Amino acid sequence: MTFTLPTLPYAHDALEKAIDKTTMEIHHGRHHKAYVDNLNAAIQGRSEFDGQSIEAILAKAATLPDDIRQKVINNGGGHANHTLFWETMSPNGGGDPSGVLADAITSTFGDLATLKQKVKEAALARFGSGWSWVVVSGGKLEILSTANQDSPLMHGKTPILGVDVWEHAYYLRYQNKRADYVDAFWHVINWSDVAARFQKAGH
Ligand code: MN3
Repeated sequence: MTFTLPTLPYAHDALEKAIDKTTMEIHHGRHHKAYVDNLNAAIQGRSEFDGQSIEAILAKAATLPDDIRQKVINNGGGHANHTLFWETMSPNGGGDPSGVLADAITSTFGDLATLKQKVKEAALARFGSGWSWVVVSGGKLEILSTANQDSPLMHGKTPILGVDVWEHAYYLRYQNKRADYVDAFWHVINWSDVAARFQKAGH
């Protein structure tokens, strides 16, 4: 099985409300590409991965062969995490969610502002590199963060929204101001994609 770098669903400069063009070019074309290339190298010649999605592979990360487990976690996680990241942003993003996702946010967190605050707190509490996530776990919404490229899928949780808080995601425009980057992220959030992921995850 060979994984491929997905095409960005918008132009590199389409998310300027939150993320600059150069960051998008480097982040997608170099960082994400490297994860895909290194994942393919790690599983080359191993037919047990044929036909398996990266999500399915990450869900059983704990049982992968010792010699490739960490490479698959790092690079397969990198591939899955970034694919979600691109798809859950849009130049027409922002605003508020609707429908059952909005209802779930209200019942779980009280309101959208509280969800955003908790995503930000998880982002700022992550020392070094990682992600802040909204996940579905046991049918419920949760907020958590992971280190490096670890995926919530490794812990049986389904990510529906993620903010990449590696410095490569924001440093050119925001330097050390991670909080400002997280605040700006909400201007490009693609709530309809997040809602579709929420429906698919089951709740
Ligand atoms: Mn990244």
